[in-house]
Amino acid sequence: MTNPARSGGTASAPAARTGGDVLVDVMRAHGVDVAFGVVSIHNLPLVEAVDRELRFVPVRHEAAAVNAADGYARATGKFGVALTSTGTGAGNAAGSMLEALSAGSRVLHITGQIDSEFLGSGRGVIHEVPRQLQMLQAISRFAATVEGVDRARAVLEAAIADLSALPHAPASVEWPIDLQYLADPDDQVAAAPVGDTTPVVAAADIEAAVALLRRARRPLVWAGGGARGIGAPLRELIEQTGAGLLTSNAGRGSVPESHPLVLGNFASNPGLDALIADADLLLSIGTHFRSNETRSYHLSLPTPQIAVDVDPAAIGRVYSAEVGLVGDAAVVVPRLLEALTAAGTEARGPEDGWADRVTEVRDGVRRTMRADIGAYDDISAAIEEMLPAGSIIARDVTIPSSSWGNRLLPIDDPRANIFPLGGGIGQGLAMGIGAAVGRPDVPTLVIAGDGGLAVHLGEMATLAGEAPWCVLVIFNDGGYGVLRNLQEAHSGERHGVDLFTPDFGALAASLSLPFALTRDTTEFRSALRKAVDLRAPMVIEVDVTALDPAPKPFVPPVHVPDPSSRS
Ligand SMILES: Cc1ncc(C[n+]2csc(CCOP(=O)(O)OP(=O)(O)O)c2C)c(N)n1
Ligand SMILES: [Mg+2]
Repeated sequence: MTNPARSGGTASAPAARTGGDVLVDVMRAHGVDVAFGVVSIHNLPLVEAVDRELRFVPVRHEAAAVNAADGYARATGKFGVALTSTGTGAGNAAGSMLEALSAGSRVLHITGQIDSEFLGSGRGVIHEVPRQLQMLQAISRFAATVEGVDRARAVLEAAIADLSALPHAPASVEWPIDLQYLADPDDQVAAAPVGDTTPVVAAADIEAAVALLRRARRPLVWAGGGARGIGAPLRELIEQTGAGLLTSNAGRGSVPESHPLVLGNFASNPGLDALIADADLLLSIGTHFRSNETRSYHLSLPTPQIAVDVDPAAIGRVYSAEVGLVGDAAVVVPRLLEALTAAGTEARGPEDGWADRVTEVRDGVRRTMRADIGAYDDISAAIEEMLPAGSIIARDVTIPSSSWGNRLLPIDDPRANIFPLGGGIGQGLAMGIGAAVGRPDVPTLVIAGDGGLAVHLGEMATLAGEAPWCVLVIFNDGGYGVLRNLQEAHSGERHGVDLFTPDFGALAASLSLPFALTRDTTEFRSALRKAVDLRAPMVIEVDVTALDPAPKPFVPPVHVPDPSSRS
């Protein structure tokens, strides 16, 4: 996909091939057709070649470049590329790289570096920072410097091999600017071959797990982000064992949430306590059991437990497991199924009524949640009804996500589920833009609060300029609502939570973005209908203060120590 409209070369002299063309060749070889970034004197050859040959999306902040690459990766199943400048640019990328690191997302972050002759000299070359590589090591699993004109391809391929190894993780490469200009795509040393390092599960462990599964009469499965790639075998496993499926936020959609056995991202909801207490086995797959999903690790979970994870350190890290299956869940789960099937009719299977009870509890917790969220119930229903199947739902950290968006809005495909797992605000819009650029076949809906959106307001200009099929819904309550609720619940005071908020209609108009201000669900429905039909960006503001019925104040279960407990 060449981009003649943006080609910078003159008609007579085609631009000389540089390290940018090495990057383009590598991206093409992996089917990646876009990079996100901010241009700089220290990455010009990379940006120029990608823009000429593929697509370069000029976001307005390096953190957004990483978020967009991350959203692209999650929505497409490929890796995403972010290009940043040396020093401040690479530093700006750090917060979003930490999100990619927490979520295990395949981001290839390429940053410039000063001329190789001055590396490490501390002379104060423009953009020079001490210890850039150490910073990259802190925010990535793999970090390396391109150290010679003929080394670029090998370093990029090593980074890609590392970010693709299970569990997935982001990688960073720093590339001195002289070597970017001088790298010759036709004279690169071959990339070192990389063997598959994924652990292979032991047959004895499969047998031990199957013995436990066959004894279970009231089983539950907990699927985390590591279960995203299993597909149909996970659905078959829960159907065959009659297990209810709990998911973490990251594991949503590993079996479509419309399935009657999917309890979903409700494990810490008190409505599930009795069911969990009565269960007699838990099979966990690729999960961290994060604090915010387990009542800070105090949630009681069934025993015995079987834990599947590609990372041996994850087995028993939070909840002890009788059997640990170390391997790729996409291989382990089909093997479990096979062994269960081979065991045949001797297996007792689930107790009569267990699967029905799972479905009743599933419906019950959803009903209770709907009753607590006032007019959001209808907004959530409108989104569910009006978005075509498979639409991507990118959520910033805001009350509408934390309360209902992360649980009630149904996710039927893991690629549709985009949320910053590390909990950092301000990342949703750029993640949504990246997803929408990578998946033009479906609309992307971004759920953002007024506070989170303000972190990277500049990305509204990226949205307008790139014009992907992306609907930005801003839930405006004039501040950091969730912190306001926490303060009111704990002290009755307000500090640092009420914000001066832009006129979003005027802002959208200044960017020529279609806009609708909605105060009730009828207005919201007609705005969303228009937005989906547009196949282009649109901004919808929801005036949260006008919602009727008002939702119950959402107060997250944050542990605040009681001062009287001081010893
Ligand atoms: C990077 C980062 N800084 C600060 C926070 C703390 N924080 C969590 S939610 C939140 C408020 C977000 O406000 P808004 O987007 O308007 O959503 P609302 O809570 O009002 O629904 C803040 C400041 C955070 N999670 N991440
Ligand atoms: Mg707000």
